[in-house]
Amino acid sequence: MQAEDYDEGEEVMAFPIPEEASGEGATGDVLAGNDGAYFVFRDIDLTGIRSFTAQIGTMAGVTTGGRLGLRVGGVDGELLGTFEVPIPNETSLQTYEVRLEAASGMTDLYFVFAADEPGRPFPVCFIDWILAEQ
Ligand SMILES: [Ca+2]
Repeated sequence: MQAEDYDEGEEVMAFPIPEEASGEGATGDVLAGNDGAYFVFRDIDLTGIRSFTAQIGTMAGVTTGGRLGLRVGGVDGELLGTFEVPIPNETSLQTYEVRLEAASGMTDLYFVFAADEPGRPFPVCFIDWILAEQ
């Protein structure tokens, strides 16, 4: 799924992939969010899904690093897993993986941005795409 094709979101912003970060497999736009921002994919069937892989970008001097949490049904819903995104010392796009424990059923899947130092007016990271794997 392309992150920028989310069903609903708050305080997220789509923009073209920065030239210096355009590695292999970069597709379409990326989505950026500050602390507390989120986006949702509705009616995702988690049955049989063992992991999510996401292509996540960081930009030195811009993104703050932090966490991108996968939550079920709401911004405060059960936490399925967390993409831990480092404080960048370079601009890059990399894949990150989260493994799931016994997830199943249809759900609205929330991706929630959390900064390690809340309150800074910079995005935690940007996200290109997400892949569900069995
Ligand atoms: Ca994309």
